[in-house]
Amino acid sequence: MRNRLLFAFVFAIMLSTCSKNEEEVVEPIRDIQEQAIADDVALQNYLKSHYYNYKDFENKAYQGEIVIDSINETNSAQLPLSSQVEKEVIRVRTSEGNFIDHTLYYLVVREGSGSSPAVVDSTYLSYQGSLLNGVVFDESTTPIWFDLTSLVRGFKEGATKLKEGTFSVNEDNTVDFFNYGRGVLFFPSGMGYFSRASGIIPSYSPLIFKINLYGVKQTDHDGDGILSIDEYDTDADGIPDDTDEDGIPDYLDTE
Ligand SMILES: [Ca+2]
Ligand SMILES: [Ca+2]
Ligand SMILES: [Ca+2]
Repeated sequence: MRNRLLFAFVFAIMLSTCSKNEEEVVEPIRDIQEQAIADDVALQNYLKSHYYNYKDFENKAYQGEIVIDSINETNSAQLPLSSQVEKEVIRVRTSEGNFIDHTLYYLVVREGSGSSPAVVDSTYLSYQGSLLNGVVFDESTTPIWFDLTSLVRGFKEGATKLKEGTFSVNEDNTVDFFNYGRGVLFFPSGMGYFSRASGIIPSYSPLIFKINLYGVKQTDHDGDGILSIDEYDTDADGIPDDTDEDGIPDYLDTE
């Protein structure tokens, strides 16, 4: 009996310690509007203080990497990214149904030559994702197929700014790509993971993605003969439409 009491007592202490620690660690979820503004300031500061190797790309045959570096006293003549990016304001719907403007910045290094993907299409691409402090959190140097619907909002919207390339198949069945789209996306955490930490990505991280877009395939996810883009988000609120409200969005709903 005494042992059981002791056990209960220890257990009670463990419980109270746990909940105390959780209280210390968990911060209330930040306001999405305020975070969008803070992230935009951080992104603008980054774009003003960094440049990419645009001189390399003046040579049309340049196949090397897009390299971003900070501007300092020794290279102060470099044009900052802020003078070379384009931007688009994207409305992000919150769980309360409000719309908060978020600014996506994108750098088109090479536009590409074929079709642009829609936000629902499949894309064959290589990429590198990093934080504003330069930490690379994910990359694939060899191209892989991605269904854009499975990716964060900033990535899927940004990918539509590029075009696919052309390709030829060699005798050994390897494939060479030409004139494919190359660019960099810069977007706020509200178009990324927002309050969720993901792997080595801390909560509230603006994200940077370098992309090489080799191929695009239009999708009809539910195979009903209507392209996914024509039934994905016809009211343009950024949320997949679900006309019959059964929890399955129209583009996946075979009914
Ligand atoms: Ca369909
Ligand atoms: Ca919608
Ligand atoms: Ca449905």
